[in-house]
Amino acid sequence: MLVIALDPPFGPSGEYSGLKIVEETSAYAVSYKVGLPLVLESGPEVIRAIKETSGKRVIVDFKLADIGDIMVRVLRKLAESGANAVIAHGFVGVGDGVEKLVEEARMLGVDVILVTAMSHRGSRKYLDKHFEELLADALELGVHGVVVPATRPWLIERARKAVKDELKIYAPGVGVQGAEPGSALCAGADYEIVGRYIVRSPDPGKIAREVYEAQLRSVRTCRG
Ligand code: BMP
Repeated sequence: MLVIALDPPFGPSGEYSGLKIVEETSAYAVSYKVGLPLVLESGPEVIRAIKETSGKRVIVDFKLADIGDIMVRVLRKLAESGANAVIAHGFVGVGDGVEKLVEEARMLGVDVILVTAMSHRGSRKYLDKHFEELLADALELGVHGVVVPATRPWLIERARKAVKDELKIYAPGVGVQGAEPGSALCAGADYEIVGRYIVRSPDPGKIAREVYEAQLRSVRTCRG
């Protein structure tokens, strides 16, 4: 249920290492998400280090948004580095675009997760207007999952109705961006992505456990 976004700095003043956070939180996380900030700081070797330290899956979130052939080249390097899943923008579209990434990822055994809406306010201006079409593309491509923001739970409800049990829904925006732990799960998400609320806290292990327990309580209440 809990995906921890390992975006530096770690600890209140950047005094922790990412791997210390992984050691302290791995009991509560189903997977870790790494993005450009950590990979640029620590190199792509960090992907395998997180996998080995935690025993969990690593989602690489570069929000790929290029022509298909270029995304494929990035994907191959990430697969070599141990990525279990990559996140790409659905808005790139099908036609020498995202379908090339999906085909190659299938051959490499890497999951693809497509962004269909984002958690910040600016998502309304362009992205949200194509939300249903982006979900339809994701379904047609048969990807592993979609990103739908926890900050707008009604989009998660719409997404769940549209994708039924065919795709996993990943919901960022819990904690610092305002959504409560468990709220996106109750709206229909499979996973909540939580970053700063855990990784910048003075005690990431304790906060991860609190988030995990809050998720369990919410799910028990709303799903019975
Ligand atoms: P935080 O919990 O610190 O707000 O981090 C959220 C994480 O989710 C970040 O890694 C960010 O890149 C990601 N994310 C997001 O916040 N909104 C989106 O719409 C899509 C994301 O991937």
